[in-house]
Amino acid sequence: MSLTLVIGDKTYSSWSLRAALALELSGAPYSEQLIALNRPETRAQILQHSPTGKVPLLITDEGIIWDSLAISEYLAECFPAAQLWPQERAARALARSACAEMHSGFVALRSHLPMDLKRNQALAEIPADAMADIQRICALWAECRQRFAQAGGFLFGQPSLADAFFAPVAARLRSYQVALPAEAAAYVETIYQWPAFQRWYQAAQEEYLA
Ligand SMILES: N[C@@H](CCC(=O)N[C@@H](CS)C(=O)NCC(=O)O)C(=O)O
Repeated sequence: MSLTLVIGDKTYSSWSLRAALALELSGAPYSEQLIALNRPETRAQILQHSPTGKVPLLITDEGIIWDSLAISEYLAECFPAAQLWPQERAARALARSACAEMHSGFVALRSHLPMDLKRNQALAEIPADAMADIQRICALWAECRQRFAQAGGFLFGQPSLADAFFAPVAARLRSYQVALPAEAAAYVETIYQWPAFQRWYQAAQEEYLA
């Protein structure tokens, strides 16, 4: 199966990072096509591939798949042996709930603390609505970690789509130097030690340096 992931800038495109991590979890070989965001030509370039004008987009032999959640579900179906979702049904339901909550929520966090993997600076003040998002995320992470800590350091023990979805949040919390409870800080560190995340992070550091 031939797979091409169309993504935005690695420094800024949090939705693209999710899809790339889902692909890394699948273990499938894929190629990458990067379209720089926020340029006059960006929209026309994305529209050549996707009717939504948004990235990420996965080009497959069976057609195109847009939206990071749809891409993740497609990969989970195509590569069941890779266990992108937790195997136990109750854990899988919790993981799906967490991904759905991320996918449709946390608007204040996303708008006030946009992903910027080159940043290492706190905001002067975190707005109250963004702080409420952060508190909810820490509570969700704590619930997952309490239930699945014995199986490993990721939200459900071993890396899963839930980690792909929350890795950009972990990156925001670190790059904006947000003070966190110990459990959440440990999870952020787990993401930063994840080789799949490290590869993307390193590429982001090198982006547009030339
Ligand atoms: N819900 C979509 C959101 C995709 C999205 O908003 N992508 C942004 C980049 S991270 C984008 O393509 N923006 C278009 C632009 O900046 O022109 C998904 O999960 O894939």
